[in-house]
Formats: sequence, structure tokens, C-alpha cells
Amino acid sequence: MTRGRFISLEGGEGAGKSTLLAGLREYIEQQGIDLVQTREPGGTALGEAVRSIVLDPAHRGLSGESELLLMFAARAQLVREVIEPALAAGRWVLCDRFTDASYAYQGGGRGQPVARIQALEQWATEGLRPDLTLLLDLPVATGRARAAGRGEADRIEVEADAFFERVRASYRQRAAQEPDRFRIVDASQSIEAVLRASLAAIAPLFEVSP
Ligand code: Z5A
Repeated sequence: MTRGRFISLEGGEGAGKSTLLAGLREYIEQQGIDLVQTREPGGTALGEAVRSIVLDPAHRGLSGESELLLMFAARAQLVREVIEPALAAGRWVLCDRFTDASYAYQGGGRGQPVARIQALEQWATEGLRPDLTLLLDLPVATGRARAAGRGEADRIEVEADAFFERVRASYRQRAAQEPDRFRIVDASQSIEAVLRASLAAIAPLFEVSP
């Protein structure tokens, strides 16, 4: 059994991940590939419970350490319950955010030490990284304008622009550090252009797949 391929989507608020996921999913399934779509935090009963805690504005007193640990608790469960079994069965996994989000949000945004995140990554995921990560990059103001009007902001969305600028810088730094894994997509383009660029970026994964 050939192991499946693992693709993650990253980006700031309103970058267009959910919009892109639908188009990517449709294309990949049209190729006859069995695909599992999931998200972080979430994707399991435990992960969805963690999601509702970390996004709930009522938990505004959550410490940076608690937030980081909760993200990794959800991730440890998702890897064991969903991602690893799917990849081992030859299925592809399309994940809306993965560990890079913790480096960007908890590391870049909140200032949690990178060494701490690296240790948790090793522990929770045993170093599992996506085969390819699409980073939907766009100016913070553009993303926030898109996301506005969706109702009440969640506990993370209420952060100031400076927080999201640090998140963006952290994502771009990670992409520069791992150019073989990351593909940066200009998310300020039209929805159609973002999908085209993303399909071009994932094309090599099909070539090496049986
Ligand atoms: N988080 C964390 O801190 N640490 C972690 O380790 C993990 C996560 C895993 C939940 O993530 C939060 O958890 C997130 C990071 C944190 N907090 N924040 N902020 P999420 O991914 O579920 O939530 P999100 O980042 O807030 O996603 P989003 O705002 O829903 O954005 P999106 O899915 O990327 O965007 P969208 O829904 O596809 O598009 C937004 C709007 O823009 C919508 O009206 C679209 O029609 C429109 N759109 C989309 N693409 C385009 C283009 N190309 N042009 C014009 N308009 C567009």
C-alpha cells in the first residue's frame, strides 16, 4: 500500500482557505483519489470541543501556554485518529491548518518560544509534516475586510492588526525556511486565480503518486 499524500492550507484570517478547499477537493476527487478533508483545531470529537473552547470569547483569560497546549492536544488526537490511519490506507489528506499555524499564531502572534513549540510538535505529531503546504498570503487589512460581516468575532479574531501582522510575518518566515514544502499563493487574486495557482502547486504530488 502506497502512503497517501498530505496537503495543508495555511494563511491569515479571511485568506480564502475554506473557499479554496472546496475547489481543491473537487479537483483531487475527480482524479479518482480517495480524499479525507479535515481541519484544525477540530476534525475529531475532542478537536471540535477544543475548537469551541479556544474560539469562545468567554475564555478571554486563556493563557498563552494553555492555548498552545490545547492546540497540540487537538492535533495529537487528529494525527492518531484521522490523519495517520488515512495516509497509511493510501488516502490523501487535505487539512485546513496544521502545525505551522501554531508556529504562526502561538509563536509569532503570542510570542510563545519556538523551542517549546518544536518540543510539542515532536511529542504530539512525532514530527509529521505535510508533503505540501499552501500558504495563502495577503495583506492583513484585505483578509480582515473579507472576514468582517460574518457576525461576532471569535476570541482570536478580536486581536489587533499588529497580532495578525506578526502571524503573517511568521508564516512567511517559515515558508522561506522550508521552500521545498511551502508554496506561497497570492491570495489577493480572484478566487479562480487562487485555485489555478494552487492546482499548479500541487501538480507534482500527482506525478509521484501511483
Ligand atoms: N489557530 C491557532 O491559533 N493555532 C493553531 O495551531 C491552529 C489554529 C490550528 C481558527 O481557524 C482559528 O484558530 C484561527 C487560527 C487559530 N484564528 N484566526 N483568526 P480557522 O481556519 O477555522 O478560521 P479563520 O482563519 O478565521 O478562517 P477564515 O477567516 O474563515 O478564513 P478562510 O477560510 O481562509 O476564508 P474563507 O471563508 O474562504 O473566505 C473569507 C471570505 O472571503 C468569504 O466571504 C469568501 O467568499 C471571500 N473570499 C475568499 N477568497 C476570495 C478571493 N480570492 N477574493 C475575494 N474574496 C474571497
